[in-house]
Amino acid sequence: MTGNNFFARLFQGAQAVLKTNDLGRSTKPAPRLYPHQWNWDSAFIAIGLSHYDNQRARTEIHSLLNGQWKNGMIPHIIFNPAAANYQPGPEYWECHNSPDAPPEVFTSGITQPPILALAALDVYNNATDKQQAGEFLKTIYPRLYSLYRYFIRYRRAGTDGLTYIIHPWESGLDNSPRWDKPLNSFDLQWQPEYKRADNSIVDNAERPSDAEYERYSYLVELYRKLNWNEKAIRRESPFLVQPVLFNCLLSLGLGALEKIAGLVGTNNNEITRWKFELDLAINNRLWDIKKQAYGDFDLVTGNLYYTDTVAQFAPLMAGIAPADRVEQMVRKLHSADYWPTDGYPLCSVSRSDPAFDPIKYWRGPVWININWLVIRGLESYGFQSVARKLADKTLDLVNKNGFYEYFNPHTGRGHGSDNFSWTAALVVDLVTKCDQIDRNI
Ligand code: 9WN
Repeated sequence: MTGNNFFARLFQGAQAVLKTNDLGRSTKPAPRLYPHQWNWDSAFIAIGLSHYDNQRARTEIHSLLNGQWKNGMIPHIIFNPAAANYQPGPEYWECHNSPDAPPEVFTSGITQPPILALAALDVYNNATDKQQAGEFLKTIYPRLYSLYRYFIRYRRAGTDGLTYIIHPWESGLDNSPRWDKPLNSFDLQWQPEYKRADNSIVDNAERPSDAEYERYSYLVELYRKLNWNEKAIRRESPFLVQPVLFNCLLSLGLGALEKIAGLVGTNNNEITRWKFELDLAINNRLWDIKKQAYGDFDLVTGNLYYTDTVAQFAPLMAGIAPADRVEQMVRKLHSADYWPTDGYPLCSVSRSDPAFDPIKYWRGPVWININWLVIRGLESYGFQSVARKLADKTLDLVNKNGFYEYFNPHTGRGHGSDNFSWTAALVVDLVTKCDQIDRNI
């Protein structure tokens, strides 16, 4: 990165964060709070790395695939044996009781938004040595394919293309108000077998509540008793939700997988069909006619729940919504509910929603990965100037406040962990693209 000093400084700062969190073959999301490898974090991280160390970006993806289960699932955490002080740790998950778990690595038993193909395609597109990058795609293609087939085989409820999640941690937006209803639809008196460590590292006011953690741990202990068997979980789980964001990220992943199949010379008709069925179901089944917005379907109660949070813009991120709905979403995200006039976009929960809290985890603060996904979506629909405005605001936010995990949309102050990897990685991506655009003007 040369030229623009502002961009160059941010780029270097971001590189330093990624170096601090580098574990050799993988990158931890944050120095102390998250000492292992996380699924969608590593995908975002690979995208950032691919701009200045394409080989290291490929290693990031290889190390994530190393934790893949026999059924194709990539777990949400691959544990780093050298790290302690993260709860729940590997002994709690007992994944080796599943015949699908890899024998040599400790992992969690649930997954996260499947954006890995998107990352692999970006790594290829950002590589200067296309032959080497093409070889990389060829090598990983079978495992990427089995990751997406996993969702089709095991996570469809049977009636249409939508897939369900079995835990709020799978959504990536752990304590979003989106899960309040589904998570509280069952009675529970529960004491987890472990003591939380997160709220001794980060202020309790910025993390999920104990009541939420009790339910998170209840679900893990239930699935553990079922030896992580997909069919049994489907039958017994009190939490089965088809979220709009998760399904749209799956759609983005399938779109990227389709392109990768083309690049490696493999027939991709099946992937095209999976994506077609999924997109259709998102637009038909997750559209709330009364609210005129997208919601999440709860398979347990049979309800479509609309919640006024940033995840409702997911079909815009994925480029799959019809034009009239897109215009409506752009207007909404540009309103003071999501884009405070004197503050920073995008609030993760609408400021008009009673659940809005500017510093509490996924209940109001700005998250850089969400902004980044919205920026890409806006660009894909030709909203270049709103996209650029959002990118500039995002970079300004990080520049003034540091590479935090999330930010208060009113003051810009950083919360959660400092030196957060995906914030850094996506800043690298944003400054590189903004710089390219500026040079071409
Ligand atoms: C549980 C690592 C992860 C992110 C998630 C984010 C948070 C974990 C936690 O951190 O979740 O998976 O301990 O709170 O919600 O999106 O992948 O950065």
